[in-house]
Amino acid sequence: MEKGLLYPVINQYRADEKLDGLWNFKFDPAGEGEQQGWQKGFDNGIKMPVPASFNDFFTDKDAREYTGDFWYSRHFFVPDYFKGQEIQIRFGAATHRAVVYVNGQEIRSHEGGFLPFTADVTDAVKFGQENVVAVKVNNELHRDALPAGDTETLKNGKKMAKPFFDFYNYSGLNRSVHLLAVPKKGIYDYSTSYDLGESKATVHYSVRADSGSNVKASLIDENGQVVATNEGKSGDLIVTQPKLWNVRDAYLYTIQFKLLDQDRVIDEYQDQIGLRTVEIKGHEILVNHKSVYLRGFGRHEDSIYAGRAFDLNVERRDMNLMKWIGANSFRSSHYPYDEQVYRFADREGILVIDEVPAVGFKMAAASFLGGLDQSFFDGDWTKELYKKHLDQINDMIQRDKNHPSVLAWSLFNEPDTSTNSAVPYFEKLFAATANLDPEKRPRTFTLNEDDTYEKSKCLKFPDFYLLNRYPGWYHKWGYEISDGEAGLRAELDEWQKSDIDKPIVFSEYGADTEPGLHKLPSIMWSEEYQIELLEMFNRVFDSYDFIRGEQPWNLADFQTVEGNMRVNGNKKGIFTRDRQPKAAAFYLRKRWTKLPLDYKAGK
Ligand code: CKX
Repeated sequence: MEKGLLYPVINQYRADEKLDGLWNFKFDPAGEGEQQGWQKGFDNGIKMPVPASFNDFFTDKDAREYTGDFWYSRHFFVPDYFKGQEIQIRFGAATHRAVVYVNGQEIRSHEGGFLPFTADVTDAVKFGQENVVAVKVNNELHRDALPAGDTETLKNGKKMAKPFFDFYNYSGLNRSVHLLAVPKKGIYDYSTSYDLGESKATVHYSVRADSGSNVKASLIDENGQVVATNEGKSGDLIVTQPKLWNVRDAYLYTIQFKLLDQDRVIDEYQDQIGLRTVEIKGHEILVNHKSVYLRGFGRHEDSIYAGRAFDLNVERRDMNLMKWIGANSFRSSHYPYDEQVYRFADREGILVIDEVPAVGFKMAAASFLGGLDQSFFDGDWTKELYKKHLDQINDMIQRDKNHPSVLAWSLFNEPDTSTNSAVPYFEKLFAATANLDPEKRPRTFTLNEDDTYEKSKCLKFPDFYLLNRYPGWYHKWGYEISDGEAGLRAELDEWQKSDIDKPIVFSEYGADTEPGLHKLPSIMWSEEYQIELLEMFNRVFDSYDFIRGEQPWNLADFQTVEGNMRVNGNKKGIFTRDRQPKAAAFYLRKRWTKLPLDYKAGK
């Protein structure tokens, strides 16, 4: 488990300074960085913004498509008054693997481009002086890594990423870098879970720390009033007349822990939490024991210029668009998003299905929709892949477990589940992740077209089902859409006849749509066709009680690999890439603002 996953805070015991801004940047196609001494830092690189993906800043294609090692470096000052503290550099995300050096000394490496990691640089830094950090990043894709893909070498010697997924392989230091000074043996983790009674709520908490004899825990309401206290590294905080965290009606309490060594406070950590429960019962998705019908989107962290970088401005706009359209949820397709996204969702009362970057685990995806017979789960890469997959689920749950917005964990997107060799992989993974979350939130994964009720061999594993279905687009398209609807109904009839008593959420469906293209009668790619396709799906959703959520693909258009099915990206957005509405947005707004939160409750 990563130890530095707690979100950085500033208080009497903890300092946090962002190392964002312009770094020096170099490509290293020949793998000669160390030989050239780049680990000791360099000032003569291309000036590169952090956080950002490097790709779209470049005007030449070799640079934009670059695959392999590349380096970042910058100076940073460590003040004298940090002496005695543990000094850390925390990377929000380095896509996909990184080696960190400080003052020429190798500190650590990390794999996984969508989760944070912390380098303990205490013994490498000079206090009261300038220091230099260098990071070697690598953005190659492999079958034994997440997300899955290949890296091929072209005849001209250039490497090329071949993703088994369609989103562009945006790379770099995509999230903020923090310089932290924290107590040497302080708090490194905390967990909460909840019980709700008639007029009281119990917060079960536990704190993990490297030292200290006791913990003082307090819960503070939005007016700054302390509403509950307790002592001990674990225990209960009991709130009378609690204000619950509800969907689109969030209330946040501050939880504060003081770590004591005898009577002396040696560390403090504070965070915002919401009092609520989540659970699946029969066909119901329950929040605070009340039925919730999900409506929202699959999304991407994707925007113009900075690629996959976290941008608070884009996030503000996306949240406003989701609220305007009447959404109450989204899936972090296909990777854990920046931590600030979940803090935003906590504040706005939006539910999140949090997804690990286990995408492309399908041989057919290796030749996009091409179809190969081998199973993805019996390759010579499977053992290594499993290890990394489990590691990343661990870190995702560890990082995000205290967010009230997180409703469920999605452990894969569209894996191959129709072969026998998928079964042991799923069995082992579901068993190994059963107790990672103290709240025991539901675990799920998305099933794509090939993995129907009849064909999938892994239906017993998820607590509820996410279905990605594309009749009307990838098959039975255009004038044939009526057959697409009939096929969808036939599949859902099979689910209905089964003894499976779990909800289904439609987590992907949609039509690529060129904004501004109008046609009467509709044709594919027109704004009219996108609405017709959504109407078709909604008719179907309204006919089956066990469908408890709808999340069309995608909130916004996003960048993909180039290909003969894509005109500058995936255009299934309900909004354009610059976050303006297509006609479908107004249609969905009408539907979603009318649907009650507990639509289909009790059915
Ligand atoms: N589902 C046939 C995964 C998403 C893609 C989406 C699409 C596919 C469809 C699978 O990441 O963007 O092609 O629109």
